[in-house]
Amino acid sequence: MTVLLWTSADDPPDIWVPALRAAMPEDEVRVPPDLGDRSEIEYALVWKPEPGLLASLPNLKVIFSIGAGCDHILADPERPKHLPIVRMLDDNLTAMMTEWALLAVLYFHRFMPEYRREQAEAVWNRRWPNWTPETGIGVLGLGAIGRDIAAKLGLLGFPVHGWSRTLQQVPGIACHHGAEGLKAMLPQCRHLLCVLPLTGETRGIIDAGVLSQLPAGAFVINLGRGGHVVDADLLAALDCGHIAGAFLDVFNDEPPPKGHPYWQHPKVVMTPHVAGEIVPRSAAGTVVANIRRHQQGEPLLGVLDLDLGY
Ligand code: OXD
Repeated sequence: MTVLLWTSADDPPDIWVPALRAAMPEDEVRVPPDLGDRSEIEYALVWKPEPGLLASLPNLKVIFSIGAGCDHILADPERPKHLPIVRMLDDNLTAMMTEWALLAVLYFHRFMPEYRREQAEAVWNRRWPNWTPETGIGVLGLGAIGRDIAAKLGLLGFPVHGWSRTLQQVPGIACHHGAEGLKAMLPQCRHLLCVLPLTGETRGIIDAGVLSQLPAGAFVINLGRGGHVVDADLLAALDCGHIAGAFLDVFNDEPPPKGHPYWQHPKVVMTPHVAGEIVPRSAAGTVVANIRRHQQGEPLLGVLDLDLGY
């Protein structure tokens, strides 16, 4: 019998646990605090695990992330460092992230902030449209999610640029890489989207320097991690008018403290880290299939490269 630990600071156990039990009916799914004999637990599926919990499982073999990002696992200083960590590779997650990215781009592109404001004042004011073929979009991060977003924005007719740490070739997308590539890309982007993993290299990447290289009136859209943005720099760029709006799903503190300027900022749209949900109806099967691969001695899919951080 296989024993899987499931724990999440943010996800509903009443949806997850039945889905996992249905996907591995011969096995056992345990949820804290009912861990039973900890030495029986070989696999763990986690989101923001309590620090020290993973280290307390002596026979743990693999840590699966309930998320494309694994920073919430790496944040546990006691995490057993020899164990593989597996990112969530789930088509449904990718599709949801892309929906949210398109929503954010189109919201600004089609003047929704202005029309919402004017509706509240009963003002009928038709604006001349932005020209899609001349509205460049930059996607920071060209993993599975970034590529999907870029491809679908391309289908809508936007000229799409993608940026990654090392050179990537993605058909239909102008690909840039490294510091020089970023410099070349930014002036061409009316919308800058971030779907990077959070690593030592990408933390704070959206800072005053990057924002100042975007054209005046550009928009910032973040569905990566809050740590990619230097909040004070973004707020300053919004307040001086250089950046026209920000659509943010992720924050340095989640939730941001009550008095945080983002909450009331007229140019900021916030959502509570919901761009991509990992829904058990698709993800439970993905995880169990990966457990079976491991048990049969096949390589796990989606193992985190600890040196790169993604
Ligand atoms: C993720 C997330 O990492 O939703 O998948 O933030």
